[in-house]
Amino acid sequence: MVGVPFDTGVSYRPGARFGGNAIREASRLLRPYNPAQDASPFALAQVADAGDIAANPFNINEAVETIEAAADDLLGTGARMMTLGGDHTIALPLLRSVAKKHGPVALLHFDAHLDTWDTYFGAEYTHGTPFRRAVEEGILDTSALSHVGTRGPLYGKQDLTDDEKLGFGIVTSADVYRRGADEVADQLRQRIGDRPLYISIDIDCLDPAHAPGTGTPEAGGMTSRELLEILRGLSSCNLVSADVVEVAPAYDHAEITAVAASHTAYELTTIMSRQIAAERAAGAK
Ligand SMILES: [Mn+2]
Repeated sequence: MVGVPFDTGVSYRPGARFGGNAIREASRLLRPYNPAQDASPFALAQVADAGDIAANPFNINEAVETIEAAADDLLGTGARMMTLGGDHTIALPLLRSVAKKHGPVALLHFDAHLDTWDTYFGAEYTHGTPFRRAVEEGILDTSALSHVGTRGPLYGKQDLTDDEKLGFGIVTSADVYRRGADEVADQLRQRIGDRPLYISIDIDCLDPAHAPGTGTPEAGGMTSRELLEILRGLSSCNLVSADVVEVAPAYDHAEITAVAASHTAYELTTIMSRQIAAERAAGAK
């Protein structure tokens, strides 16, 4: 686990730099056994909090480089990386680092938004653009890219056309509601196969009722139950790294968002711990 207290890439409400610590605080209520995945994640693998990556809050380009280098160091130890954001800008340097280790990775992107826009005010590195940059850089496996939970107004229909050209499939928030978590997880699992997988979770994929403490909330989102169930349905996937971003505690109430984020990170950690244990049992590194 590593925190990235960086939110200079936000377009609306700031404050996600404090998200990592809010998730840590809310995680105090998590218990060691996860019945939904029949696993004790902290017994199956050594799980450590590696602290925070100190990223320059005044210079986005430098911060992106710092985050990539710090991720290289962590992945170089042989660890899997579970990152607590920070705004969504950080996904780009994290993906760069993961791709150096695994090659282009499949991506499941849970978010209200596409985050494949080109630029904001001419800026290339923002929280609304990381996945376009990642496709351009060839660090994603474009045969297995999906957004989950998208909804809300766009700048134009072209946004969807551009996104499709980049290779993304879309499971909207309404699709999740209509088809249910199990069917959605089945479909995603088939698309991903055994590719190395990165899961990036913008907490605004959840409805503001379940995650008010975030930078760009949109009505009509998934419930935390739906998100957790979809993740549990992906437990057999080869999850090599993940992030949970955009928790902005200044807009939170009663830790609603931080609790949802901590449980989300717990499911992701459980998936990784089970795989680490399975690899160890199989005699793999
Ligand atoms: Mn996002």
